[in-house]
Amino acid sequence: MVNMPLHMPKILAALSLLPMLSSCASGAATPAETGVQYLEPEIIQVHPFDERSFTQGLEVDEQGNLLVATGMVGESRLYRVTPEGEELQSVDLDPAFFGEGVTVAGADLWQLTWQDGVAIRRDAGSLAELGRYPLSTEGWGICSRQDELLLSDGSAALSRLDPETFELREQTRVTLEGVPVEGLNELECVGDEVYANVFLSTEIMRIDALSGEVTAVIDAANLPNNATPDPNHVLNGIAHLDNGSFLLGGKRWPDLYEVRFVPSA
Ligand SMILES: [Ca+2]
Repeated sequence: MVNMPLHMPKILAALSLLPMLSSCASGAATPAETGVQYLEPEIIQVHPFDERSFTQGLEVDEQGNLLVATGMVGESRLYRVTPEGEELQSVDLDPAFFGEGVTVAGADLWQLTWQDGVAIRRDAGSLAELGRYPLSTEGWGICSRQDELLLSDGSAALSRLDPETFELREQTRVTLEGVPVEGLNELECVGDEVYANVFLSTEIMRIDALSGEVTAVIDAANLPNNATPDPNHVLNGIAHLDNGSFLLGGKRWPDLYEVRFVPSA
């Protein structure tokens, strides 16, 4: 397994976050002044999860089952599984590709590859491949909202794409108190907000989907990471449920946490 060399660019991207994070900690503006909320997950329930999954994309379908997209060259796949852990469907990605995020948009499902320059369109029901579309950035996370797809590439940008043609319309920069937030990874669209976990951190940003401004910082450091020790086995995966709660997981995590977000203690 060659995890570390493959992930060096992502690690370097995350290291660039450190000055920003430290400046935030000593910044002049307080949460009360900026309106940014500081939240943490409160665990409602713990579900079993396949600890072999190098989770890169997580979403809940209309039936309440999970869609999980996994990474690593030669072992990337997409599968559907019940909340109890019964696997219903699975399709392997082309073995040359490193799989990333996934989202359903109407009858389509979009699956990203990391650095392969390709997004895959699938039938959201059968998961059968319908076509491949060029991807001009790296592919990290993706989510669907209204008439657009939002895509992250590890930077502070969210690309806004046409959900029919996959063409790039524009990019929105995500900022926290005016400072770009690099390392945006797995995404989840919920109404006019988008949630993004930040690569190699335990933080999730709640972002105004139109302006790109962060409206809440959620620190998920209180979730037990029970994956085998490895720097790559970080929090990655956020999906919302119809009841307003969220599912959070990670790469090779054996647990999936159903949570609600509450003010930090
Ligand atoms: Ca998601």
